[in-house]
Amino acid sequence: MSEYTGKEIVVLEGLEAVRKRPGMYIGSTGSRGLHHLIWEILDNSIDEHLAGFCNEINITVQKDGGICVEDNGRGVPIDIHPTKKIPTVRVVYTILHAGGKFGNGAYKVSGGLHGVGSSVVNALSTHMIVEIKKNGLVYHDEYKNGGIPVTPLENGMLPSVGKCAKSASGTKVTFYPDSEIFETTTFKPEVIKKKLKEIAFLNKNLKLIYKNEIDGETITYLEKYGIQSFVSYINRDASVLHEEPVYIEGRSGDIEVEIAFQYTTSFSEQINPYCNRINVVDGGTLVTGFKTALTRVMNQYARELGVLKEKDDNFDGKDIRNGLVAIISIKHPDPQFEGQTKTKLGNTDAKSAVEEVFSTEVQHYLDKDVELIKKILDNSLKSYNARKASDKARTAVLKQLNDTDIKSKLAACTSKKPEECEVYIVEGDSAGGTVKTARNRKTQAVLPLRGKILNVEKASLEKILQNNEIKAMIASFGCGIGDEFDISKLRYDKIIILTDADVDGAHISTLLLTFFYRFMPELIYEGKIYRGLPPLYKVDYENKKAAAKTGSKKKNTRLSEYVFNDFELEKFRKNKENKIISIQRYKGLGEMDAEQLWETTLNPESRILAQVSISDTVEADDITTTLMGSNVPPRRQFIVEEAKYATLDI
Ligand code: 0R9
Repeated sequence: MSEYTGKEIVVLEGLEAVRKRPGMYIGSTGSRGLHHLIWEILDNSIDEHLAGFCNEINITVQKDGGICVEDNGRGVPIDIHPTKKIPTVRVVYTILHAGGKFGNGAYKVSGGLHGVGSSVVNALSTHMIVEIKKNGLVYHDEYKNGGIPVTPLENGMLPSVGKCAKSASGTKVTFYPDSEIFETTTFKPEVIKKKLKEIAFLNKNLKLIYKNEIDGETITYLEKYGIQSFVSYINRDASVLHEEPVYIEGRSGDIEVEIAFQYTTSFSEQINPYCNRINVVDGGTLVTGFKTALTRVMNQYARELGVLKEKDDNFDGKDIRNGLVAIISIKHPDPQFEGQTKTKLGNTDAKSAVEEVFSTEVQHYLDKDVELIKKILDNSLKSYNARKASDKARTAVLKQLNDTDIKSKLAACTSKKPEECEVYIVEGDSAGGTVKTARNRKTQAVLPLRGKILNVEKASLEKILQNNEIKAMIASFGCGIGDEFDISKLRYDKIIILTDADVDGAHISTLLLTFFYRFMPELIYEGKIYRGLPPLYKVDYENKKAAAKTGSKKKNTRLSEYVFNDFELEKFRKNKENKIISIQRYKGLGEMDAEQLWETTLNPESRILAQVSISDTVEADDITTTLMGSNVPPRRQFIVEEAKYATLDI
């Protein structure tokens, strides 16, 4: 059992830094960052569940704007911290980088912030209340204005405020996000419910009770069959090859492995890997182990059952994964997260553990179900044959890409050094023209696209490969597509999508991102895709401080500033030093002249770019299907309401 001792707390620094640069700790101060606060608090309760002491978590969205998370674990320790000489709970909630070291046998998860989450949430809240039940007593500690403790201590100890049953224990945290920090403090029930569902799938038998005091909704999430049900849920609207997802589990040394998979009749594959319940979106060793073992086992069956004859090549891994939806969930005592975003697992022992467990266990499973093996192999064979046919089509398309009319769409840059070059993908010829005039010809190329690009979610591969806009992109980027994609041949360091800040622009962006996500996902994983953010407003104003400096009330105090969103505009309005003279709203890129466009959108010194990332593959897949599926009315609404979210964080 992991016993806490106060010495295990590692104390590093204060909370001021968090308020100064919140983005560094929670990613953003938008809606995504706001919800991150809940995930951080929840992570601690889930850690307690994984340590074996908690089986129920209540999550309440309160009417007063607060969020309350309550678990029935051991309760955060209230003893006096050996070096800080204050109650340990206060150390955990007020000192950055304070977290318990989890003892032997427990898997520390804490997605993102690895134990500093509680103090970060406190730093970004106007008010936080922590209640702990332990040994028949209830303790209460309260903080205001970004983590300042307001509960008086008695003889240096936290006083108890009431009694509870001797058998009761747990931690309850209520917090109120600071509207000075966040662009919005409104929580979205759909986002919370989706996350809770995912947590329930990944933590079999953990009960999560969601209550929304605003709309009165209550939902209990409890998944008896864990990731097996997760796969069924992902495939709820898909046509499946077999009714029940295959579920296997096993252990190799210290590493626990669980895998669930099911085949659908679609042509895509979806593998969602988790390590210690963290979605490792960029995969890594656990995915490699799974793919290697699946390919080997299935080729073995194909030979044994005569699906592949002696003269035939082996199935390619892609053939075998055609239509596959899989969840891999491992528990590793010492995970090494790699890559720029720390979303790729690097442990080599994870590869061998997954390979070993999968190879052994899947054969036990499939040996009892020959019909299922036949269905899977038949599906692989269809892909194998289709691949041979489409190889021919793709070769023909790639040959055609040298055609001058496709390349002529591109206004190339003169430099041939990819590391200094970027390409702007611009909506329409007219905006394209202005960007061409305004750009730095040496390093900035421009590719104007005519009208809306093809929705690749709904088109056949043949149609996709014939589409002129898509061909122009493939030709311009220089790195091929699909299996032949080679990122080392990419001609640009940045691919920047530049559309108007309206519904159509958001739609075009989403169509482009869908294309990249489906056909060139490495561009997203490697952080090559950006969205250019043109300003929404130009504000002419007078600044009182500037006026005081010049000593004049009127002269030289008139200033202009570009403002990029409504939140910034609101901040600008609230600043008492500014007297706004006029506000111009830009409806499109076309309303700016070349000089303004350079200054606000193209100049690397002053422009704002948002890097596109995929933080959750299930969500990305759901978003692309929601946006691009055939259900038109909800799709429109989603684009308008969620344009920023969907395009920046797919
Ligand atoms: C409602 C949100 N829940 C929590 O934030 C929460 C933290 C926590 C906890 C322990 C038990 N339940 C918790 N809920 C805990 C951990 C340990 C020992 N006793 C209790 C341990 O890690 O060994 N703690 C998380 C960090 C710490 N406690 C501390 F130990 F660092 F203080």
